[in-house]
Amino acid sequence: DLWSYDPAPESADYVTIAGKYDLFINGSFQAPESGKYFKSINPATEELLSEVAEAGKKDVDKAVSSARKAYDEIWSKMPAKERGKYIFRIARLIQERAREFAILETLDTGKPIRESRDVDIPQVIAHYFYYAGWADKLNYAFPGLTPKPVGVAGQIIPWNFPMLMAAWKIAPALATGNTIVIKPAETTPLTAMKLAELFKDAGLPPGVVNIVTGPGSTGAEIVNHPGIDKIAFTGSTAVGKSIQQAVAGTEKKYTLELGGKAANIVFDDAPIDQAVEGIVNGIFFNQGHVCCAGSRLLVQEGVSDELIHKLKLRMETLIVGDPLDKNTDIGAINSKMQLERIREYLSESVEENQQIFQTKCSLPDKGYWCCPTLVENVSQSHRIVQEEVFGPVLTIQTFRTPEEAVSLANNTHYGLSSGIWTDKGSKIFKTGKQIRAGVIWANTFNKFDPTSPFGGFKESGVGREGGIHGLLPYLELSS
Ligand code: TXE
Repeated sequence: DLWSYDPAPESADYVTIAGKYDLFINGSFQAPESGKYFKSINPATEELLSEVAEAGKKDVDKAVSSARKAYDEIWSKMPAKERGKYIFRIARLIQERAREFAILETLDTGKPIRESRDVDIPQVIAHYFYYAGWADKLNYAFPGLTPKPVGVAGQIIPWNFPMLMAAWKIAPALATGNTIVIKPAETTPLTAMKLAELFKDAGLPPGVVNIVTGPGSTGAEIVNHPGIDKIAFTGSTAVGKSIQQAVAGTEKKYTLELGGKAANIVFDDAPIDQAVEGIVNGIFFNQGHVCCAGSRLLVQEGVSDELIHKLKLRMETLIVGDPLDKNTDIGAINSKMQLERIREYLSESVEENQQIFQTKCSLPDKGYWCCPTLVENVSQSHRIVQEEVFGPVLTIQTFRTPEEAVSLANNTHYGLSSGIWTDKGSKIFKTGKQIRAGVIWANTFNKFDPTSPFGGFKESGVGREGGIHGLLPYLELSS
């Protein structure tokens, strides 16, 4: 099996966490001009994991120049087949070090090891393999046209799936002949820095991928840099909008992968037990730090009592705690700031007399935690129904007719994903057609594959990543 690797990391001994990480520019680690470093901590213990360089304008300048030079002199001239080989090599090296990456990702994000081991890292590997395969087939993807790389890509990624988001951005950009300046999120820089070491091991030519760490202001330096040809951003809608404004009137192309507020719709003919599993996976996977999380449960009145009863029982079984424990279902909230955001939404729900059900999970003394939460007695206008909470918090609303379900599902500024649970295929297709969202799952949720395009309608974003469509943002097509 191409994607398989030795599973079950037994202990954290494999991880060698460097005391300090410099910036990865032009194939080597370089100290930031300012000499400033910031701390990366383990959100489950609040212990220091590493100190990481804070890149400023001059560092971003250096990274962009090195990406430009690598583009002009090496990468854009290299035969596509050779480019593909590098990406295959990267995929294989990650595969060899999968245990180490899984543990590191769990330490830095707080996500359960079961998820980083069985979902994140295998998906990362699958993405590099998938796009490696495209490198020498671009002419087949766009018959009759000449695909040309855009140039230097500036990529800014979030903290919920750090290594996977890096793969979504790096793999297609490299396959299409672009060079890269990428910035991981400030709370989760570690797998990106380990990846830098791996790029060196893979012999990737210097400057093809440059990794600059830092806060939002480092991201803004990338966005505003005149040497960047394309921005790929995944993060909050607010920053996405600011990027749109910043690039308006420039030559830069951009893609945005922003927030979501997905409706998970359960019809009364749905297989209820299966739906309960899908709902749990939809909102509690990765602590709910998922842009396509099924954060709004819409349930048809006839089955709502049974479903909510079963859902609460299932929630009580979820284990919240040590992310390195293989039995853990819900790990730590990624940062103190994110925990505060979630708590703010819940306090408002209390003030508005919404009904909150939260399981009684016993939590470690340190770290950032939130027990699985349901919020009932909400209406469409409540903030918790309209805005992305990005935590393990599910709202519940009921509906009578399919038309009402579709209207509730679409009544949001977002349009990233949705789930439909029913026994009837015709209902899946009819409802699916009416929902304004980029991904619609039927009788399942949170299923990902490198061959499938992913992206949003409305304020959920611009463009698609994944599949053949994920090549397009990194190409100009000549006829
Ligand atoms: O996001 P930010 P935050 C949503 C989620 C969450 C909220 C806030 O609802 O509660 O956003 O999270 C970089 N120019 N999502 O504050 O700030 C930043 O350094 C350029 C959904 O963490 O958008 C990081 O690398 N870059 C989302 C990245 O943007 C800037 C995943 C994301 O951080 C910047 C994450 C600027 N001005 C949060 N300011 C998803 N779609 O999955 C910040 N950054």
